[in-house]
Amino acid sequence: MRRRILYLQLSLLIALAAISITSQPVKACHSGYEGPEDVNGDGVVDIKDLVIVAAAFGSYPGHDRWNPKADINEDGEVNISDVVAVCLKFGAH
Ligand SMILES: [Ca+2]
Ligand SMILES: [Ca+2]
Repeated sequence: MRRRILYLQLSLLIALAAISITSQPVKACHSGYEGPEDVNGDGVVDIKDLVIVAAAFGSYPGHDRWNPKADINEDGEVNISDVVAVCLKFGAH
């Protein structure tokens, strides 16, 4: 059951990423976004940040895949809320 929920959440992640990619124009990046949604710290919120959050999806402190940077809302677990947070800032730079 838990695995099925994770698959559903990952499917939602992919759908949100696709929506974000197709709805955001690609712009030249001259300044850097500095919010937590820029997980890899490269100054832009993009698919690379979503991939990092997805890789840590379902984790919590002490878990093998735990990445504190992927816990965008700092609630102690990486879940759909963190994915949505990145999606909402997708394209920010
Ligand atoms: Ca980034
Ligand atoms: Ca979280």
